[in-house]
Amino acid sequence: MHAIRQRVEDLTGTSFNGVLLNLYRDGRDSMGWHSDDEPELGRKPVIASLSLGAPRRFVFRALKNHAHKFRLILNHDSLLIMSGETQSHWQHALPKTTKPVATRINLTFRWVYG
Ligand SMILES: O=C(O)CCC(=O)C(=O)O
Ligand SMILES: [Mn+2]
Repeated sequence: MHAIRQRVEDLTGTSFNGVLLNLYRDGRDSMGWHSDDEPELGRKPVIASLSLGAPRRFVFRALKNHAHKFRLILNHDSLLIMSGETQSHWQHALPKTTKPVATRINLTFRWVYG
């Protein structure tokens, strides 16, 4: 985990002191709409999200207009950076899929203020 964090810090030029690990066993596992806006992350958090394993669809929607969406596929070994105003203006989700998909692990690195 230390080696992965170091690599992510080198790529983003940002320091991280916390990580969440999400395991999606198959297409029935998902994550609902939310923003990473917990107070301990600060106002404009940099969140680096590393995907490992099965590709999955990831969706953003604007907080003020839920019809305003965009989607992307998070492939194996991809790194999604969410920064600036992303969490204050957008929500994100990882929907279920009925397609047969293998296991995916997601690591989201954050800076958590004590
Ligand atoms: O699994 C993902 O790509 C998203 C995870 C996520 O949004 C989170 O842990 O806050
Ligand atoms: Mn999130």
